[in-house]
Amino acid sequence: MALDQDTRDQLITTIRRFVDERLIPAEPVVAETDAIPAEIVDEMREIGLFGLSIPEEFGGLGLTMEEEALLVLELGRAAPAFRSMFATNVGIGSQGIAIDGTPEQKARYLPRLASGELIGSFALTEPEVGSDAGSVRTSARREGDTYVLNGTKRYITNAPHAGLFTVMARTDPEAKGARGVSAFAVEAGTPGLSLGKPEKKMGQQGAHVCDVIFENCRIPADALIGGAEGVGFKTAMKVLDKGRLHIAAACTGLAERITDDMMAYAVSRKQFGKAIAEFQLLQAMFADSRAEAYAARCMVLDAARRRDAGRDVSVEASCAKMFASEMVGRVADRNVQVHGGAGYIREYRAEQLFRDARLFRIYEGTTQIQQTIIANAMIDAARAAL
Ligand code: COS
Repeated sequence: MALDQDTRDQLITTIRRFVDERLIPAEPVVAETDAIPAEIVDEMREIGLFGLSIPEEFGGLGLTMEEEALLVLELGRAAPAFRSMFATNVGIGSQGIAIDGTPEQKARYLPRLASGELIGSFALTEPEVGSDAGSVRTSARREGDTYVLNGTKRYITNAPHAGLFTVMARTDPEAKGARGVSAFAVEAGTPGLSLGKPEKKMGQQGAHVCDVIFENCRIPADALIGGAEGVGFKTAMKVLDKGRLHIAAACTGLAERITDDMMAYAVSRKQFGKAIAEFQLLQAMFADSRAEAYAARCMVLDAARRRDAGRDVSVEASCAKMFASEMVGRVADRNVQVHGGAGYIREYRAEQLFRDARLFRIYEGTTQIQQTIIANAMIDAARAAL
């Protein structure tokens, strides 16, 4: 159920204040220590950020996609590592269960995911399986009333903190491609599940990724999400459709923030006896950044409303993710340029946000995968119209 206008506005105001007063000022310490201060994580829990998308009956805020997008547009203004802390619970780490889980799975996990007591992670990518997600090699062999998992998952966001993994594994070794894949809810601490060392990354310090390794990891048969084998890839794709919209909103929020930083610098920095904002070559960069971020905002909200109306938004989600992630990369690059030498110096945020933004074009499907999804749908539609 959609929130009434007042509640929605209040929530946006609360989050805007939280971002401006708590998150943005903490960016340097997060970048330096590679950790989000525990008190900020507690405040995120109190505001309900871990449960934005989880239905109210399970303790979440049960937001519509449009409402979620409006809040993520605000949250996206802070360095992306903050959003990463709760975003797997809002998106890829909870939605497999929220969308396709059995009533028992929902009751068991969603309340703790919504409160932030449990961190959820999404384990799809493997050392040999990235964009070709239908080819997962991690196996899940049925033995009596258990499954035995073997394989390695790679670059799993929030894995070092996770209490629960949504794991895509092959239950049917005969079935080639996506049809042999099933999804499982696997609890951290299960014997046979271990973690690799957290990776050192280009940016987004404070957000952590590592390998998740399964060696004869035995899980109960009722960990099979939805209780059905062979539909795990479809579950993953449905989760990613929503996740890509969320990422597009985050990119747009960040682009708006970076544009504000760019303008604040450009009106205060003087060269040739006047503010650099007065130079037309820079003005083109301001205007392009504003217009592109506005276009992304319109795309995100339109796609979100279509999803709320029950439409299939796979193509729109890919369009929004592709456009917004490429767009924030351009905006972050211009911001470095407008800052000149200062743009390359750690003390200013321009270089950090430039590095942080780079990931958006890669995870939850690269730009090239979004292009493939969009183009394939266009070809299918054109053939059907013949
Ligand atoms: N929603 C529901 N079902 C979907 C779907 C979606 N968005 N997309 C595909 N499916 C279904 C298809 O309908 C098909 O079903 P049938 O077998 O019943 O016909 C099945 O899933 C397989 O689809 P398809 O043949 O398109 O799969 P491909 O192996 O060609 O893969 C891509 C398609 C490349 C788009 C997919 O593998 C992908 O998104 N890769 C990127 C993965 C990714 O984002 N990784 C990031 C890691 S997660 S942070």
